[in-house]
Amino acid sequence: MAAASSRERRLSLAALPALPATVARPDYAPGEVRIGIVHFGPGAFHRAHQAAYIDALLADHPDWGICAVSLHSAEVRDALRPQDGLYTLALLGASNRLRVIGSIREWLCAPREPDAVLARLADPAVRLVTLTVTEKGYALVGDGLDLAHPEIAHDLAAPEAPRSVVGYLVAGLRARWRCGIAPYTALSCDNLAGNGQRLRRAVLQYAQRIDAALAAWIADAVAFPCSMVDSITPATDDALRARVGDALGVADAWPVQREPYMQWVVEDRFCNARPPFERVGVTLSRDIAGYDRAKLRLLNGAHSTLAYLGSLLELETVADAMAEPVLAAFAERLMRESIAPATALPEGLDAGSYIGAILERFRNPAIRHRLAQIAWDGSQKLPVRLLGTIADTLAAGRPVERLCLPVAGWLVFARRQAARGEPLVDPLADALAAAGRACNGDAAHDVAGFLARDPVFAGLRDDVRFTRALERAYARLGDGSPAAVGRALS
Ligand code: CS2
Repeated sequence: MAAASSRERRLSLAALPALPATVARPDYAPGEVRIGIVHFGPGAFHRAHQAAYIDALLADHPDWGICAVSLHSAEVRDALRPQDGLYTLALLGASNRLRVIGSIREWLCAPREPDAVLARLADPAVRLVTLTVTEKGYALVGDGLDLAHPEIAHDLAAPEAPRSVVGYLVAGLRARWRCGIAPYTALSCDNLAGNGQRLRRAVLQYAQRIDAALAAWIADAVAFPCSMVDSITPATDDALRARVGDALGVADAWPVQREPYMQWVVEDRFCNARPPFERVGVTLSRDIAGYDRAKLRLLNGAHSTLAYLGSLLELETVADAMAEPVLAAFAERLMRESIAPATALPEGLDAGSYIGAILERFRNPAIRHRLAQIAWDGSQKLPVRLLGTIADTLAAGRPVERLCLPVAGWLVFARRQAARGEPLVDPLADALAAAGRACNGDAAHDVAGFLARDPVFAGLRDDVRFTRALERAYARLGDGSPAAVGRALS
């Protein structure tokens, strides 16, 4: 009972002084921090990664506080406002550490308080807008913006009352342009190759349809740096809430967890002031393309491989998948022998040690990273994670058999979910489920059904070297049972 009642007290500014000495807390006065960054998409990743970097510089640079904006649900805002915006970050590794983060000083939910969001975007003190809205949040199709996307179509018809992140970015820039306020830098921190360029293209395409002069100003005056982000961040679960509540002696409604490792490489191209990132371990570089390619193709490519093939093997977490010898060996061969040779790495990055470190991180027993979480949004993730490597391998005239196995694993996974009547979390879930239901077990028939319904394969669909290899990989996975998948992997 005593534990339960102490849990009812919440983490807050007032609770900070009484926290146990083992819990790190802000080394600045949160009340004195001013907002300099607006961030869209304050999910677990942002709160565990970027907000932690910013937290480390606020003592010396208190004008870089974050205003976090959720584009859909009010859940995080409602959980953290009563905690004065504070939450706990758990670093899980050989030893576990807890740290209270205070860098997010304002929480907004865009659909509920759009005016407050627009006011922040127009505020001259805001010089940087950052994004982690996931791959699908950009509403991209092929190389550009999906103008038929319901939110984009809505925003084009009512640009003063946007719903999409692109709509908000442009509405904020338009307000600044009209009042002669310097623009903010728009920094994408999502797992997309060339994320800044893609965001820029989408923003310009959208702005062009609203006002050509505004689009010309954005093209000229606004910087969209690329960035590469890396830190394994499993979703929050009740076990974490309980562990944090016990350690703090007060309840935290929404702590986050990650591995101790984190990396952020940012292209050094800003059109307004930027935080002194280099002081807190962010790498600033003129050319980050090699970094994002290496990370997306090796780490994320292997992650998605473990997610689909591991789910078919009825495994639950990445660490479980790495404990399955045939699957772990396959992921390692895939990285070393198929992905690395097709991927130009940045100077100074040694493929062998980079891959070794990734495998070690995947094995971290303190992290329960659910394969089901990584399996989400395959249609958005596979093009950047695996299909680009396949295209480059084909262009070099090399075989793609091994690279096609995880792609086939995704299709068999979609087929299995459809057969079980279990939903897929994916913007193309309906098309994938229809293709899954139409499967009859014949590889050529089933693969053709997926390829026809899924725009994801557009660039590869007509290459018979790819389609045949995918059919063979699909056939090897047989009925998708653990026994069949085990055989395909060995
Ligand atoms: C994962 C990533 O969920 C996923 O798809 O592959 O979130 C991965 O953990 C991060 O990119 C690691 O930096």
